[in-house]
Amino acid sequence: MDKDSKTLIFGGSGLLGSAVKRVLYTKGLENVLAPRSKEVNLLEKAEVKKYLNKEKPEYIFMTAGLVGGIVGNSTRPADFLYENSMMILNLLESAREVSPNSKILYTGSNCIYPKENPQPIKEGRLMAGKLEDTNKGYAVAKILGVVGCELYRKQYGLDVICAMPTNLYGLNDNYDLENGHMIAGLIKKFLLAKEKGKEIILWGTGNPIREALYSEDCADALVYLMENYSSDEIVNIGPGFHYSIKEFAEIIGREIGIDSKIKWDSSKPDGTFEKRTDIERLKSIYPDFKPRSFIEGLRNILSNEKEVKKILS
Ligand code: GFB
Repeated sequence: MDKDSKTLIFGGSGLLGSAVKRVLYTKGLENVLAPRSKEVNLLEKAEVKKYLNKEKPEYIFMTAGLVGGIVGNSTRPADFLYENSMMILNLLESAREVSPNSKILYTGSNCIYPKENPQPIKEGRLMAGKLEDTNKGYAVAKILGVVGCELYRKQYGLDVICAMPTNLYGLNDNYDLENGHMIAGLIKKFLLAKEKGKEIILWGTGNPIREALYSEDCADALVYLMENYSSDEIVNIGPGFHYSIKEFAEIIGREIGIDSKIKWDSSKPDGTFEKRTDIERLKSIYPDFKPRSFIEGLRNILSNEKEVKKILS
């Protein structure tokens, strides 16, 4: 990618898409398009086709989607299935019709893997077993996206690659307590306890194991793959470390400086017990990939006044 490469980000206002935008700007790219859904609604194929026909971008980062944490996913499974399926199909079909030379990077999720896995989870676990119920709609849509990319590559020769990020957090996250992801939820709950004396109620048992990848580290890997990788083999992106939810809570509480007692709401689901992504394939492509520690990422967020204000608003 050089500084004039026309690069399109779908989902550029979200957690990951906005991080991709920052990484591209840091690399000096000047021709980056990031239309909002008002401008191009990915659920409407005619709009996607018209936009791609007009712009014919060299690169497309497909980070758009209906996303949410465990409760958002489990209460709106049909919406997650429908929207995420239609978005990637509309993009692939439009691209092959009017912009077949665009290189496309599609982001899936480690939710595509079965509920039970040998850990860490290798890419070969795709479709190797039953899915976790709490995010079945989202997972099936993302699996459809991955298979779609493979088939459009095979039949139409589109240069589409697929990356599977693990649980993400970072600046510009969704801090909605009901629908957001775990790290964003925990940060907000501890900040609310410190600033407004609220009780800290976390979900499930606290025993599940998760990873936490800082959005810009994920974006850095995506940009690297866009520049250096072309294959129908999907690539996991993870930080290479993990904690239990209880341990994440301890770290966040310590950093924020509050040690109130945590209540665990067992009416909320634990979800998959353990999700650790194997990143050997990524490291073989990008040996210098160096994701930051959780403490470092957390400190970036907590020291950003604008972000903290947004979290507390
Ligand atoms: O990120 P998360 O919502 O989803 O994390 P998944 C869920 C885990 O954190 C469960 C516990 O074990 C929850 O019980 N948890 C504890 C909390 N307190 C909270 C809280 O306040 N908020 C949230 N959200 N969780 C995600 C998918 O699954 O995996 C995403 O939902 C995405 O769409 C991601 O694909 C990779 O980790 O279970």
